[in-house]
Amino acid sequence: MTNEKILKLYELMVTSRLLDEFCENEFVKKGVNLRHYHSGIGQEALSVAGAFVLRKTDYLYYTHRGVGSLLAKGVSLEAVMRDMFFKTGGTNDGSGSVMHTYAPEVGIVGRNGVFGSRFTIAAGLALAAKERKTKTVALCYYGEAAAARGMYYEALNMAVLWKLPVIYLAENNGFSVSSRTEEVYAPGNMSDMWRGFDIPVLRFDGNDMFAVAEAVENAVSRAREGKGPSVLEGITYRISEHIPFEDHYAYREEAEIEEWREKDPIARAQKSLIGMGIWNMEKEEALCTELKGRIRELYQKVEKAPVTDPSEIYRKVYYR
Ligand SMILES: Cc1ncc(C[n+]2csc(CCOP(=O)(O)OP(=O)(O)O)c2C)c(N)n1
Repeated sequence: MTNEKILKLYELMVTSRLLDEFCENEFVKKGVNLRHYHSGIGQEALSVAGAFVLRKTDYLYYTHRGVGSLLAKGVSLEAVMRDMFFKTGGTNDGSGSVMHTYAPEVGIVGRNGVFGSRFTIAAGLALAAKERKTKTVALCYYGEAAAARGMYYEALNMAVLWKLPVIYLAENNGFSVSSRTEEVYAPGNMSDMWRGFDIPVLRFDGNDMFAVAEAVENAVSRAREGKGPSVLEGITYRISEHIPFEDHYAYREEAEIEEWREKDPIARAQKSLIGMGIWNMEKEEALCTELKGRIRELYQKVEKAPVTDPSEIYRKVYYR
């Protein structure tokens, strides 16, 4: 990756973090319920770097957690914020938050809230790409919990059989709401569930943006060459609650969260960039000031936009 690209990737990670911090400080901490909000704090290396290495025409099936992959794929910050706050003028006209961002011009064909349904949809997108001979790939992010659903097996079976250009990328953040990952998979971890399939299955440090980019780039090249699917599992950690106002100390200790704060993907990336001589703290401060100002300004604009009339939602969703 060129230095220019590395810096862009870093900027997107910081943007995603600052938008999450804005939501937490302006809403969650003030007791305001931000509907459908799932903080992606601590997972930015995975959510951003994976989507970042794709081409605009590649398909992206994103997760409910964090907005990094949407930004990395080319959805504007303003559109993301309009969706996030259920306002008109974004990608779905206020009809479903960032849970349902729809931007086919950058390969985002929507998302639904039924866990596990993504695996077969992504396989379908990859099948379409293969049939059309476009060399397009489908990157399917998922929270590791969804992989316990049966649709994963159906999708992977067809993807392997037909050598579909699909990459299944798990954001393993340790939890499915309050259940620990190792408690819900028979082999004790998720990747070992797929060892029986004759495909690359790779676990890696999901808080290292370079490791994420490399793993996804390799899987994407393989898919473009017609060699079929890959399963990737990036290990990260969910710093915030599953959703706001949940008591996350009921199932974990503060010390564990603190341990993972030490492995913060943005702090690690920043250190690497400084070590490479392409970044410094003055630039960091300028970037954060600029982005915080932009988020605040955009929010003031977005806040004034109308919300969608509920009676219009059905028509908008089904007859767009
Ligand atoms: C079929 C189905 N069952 C349950 C849910 C409710 N649900 C929403 S998020 C979630 C846990 C998700 O865990 P994971 O996939 O690991 O993603 P994370 O939230 O940790 O990022 C569940 C069970 C759902 N959306 N769909």
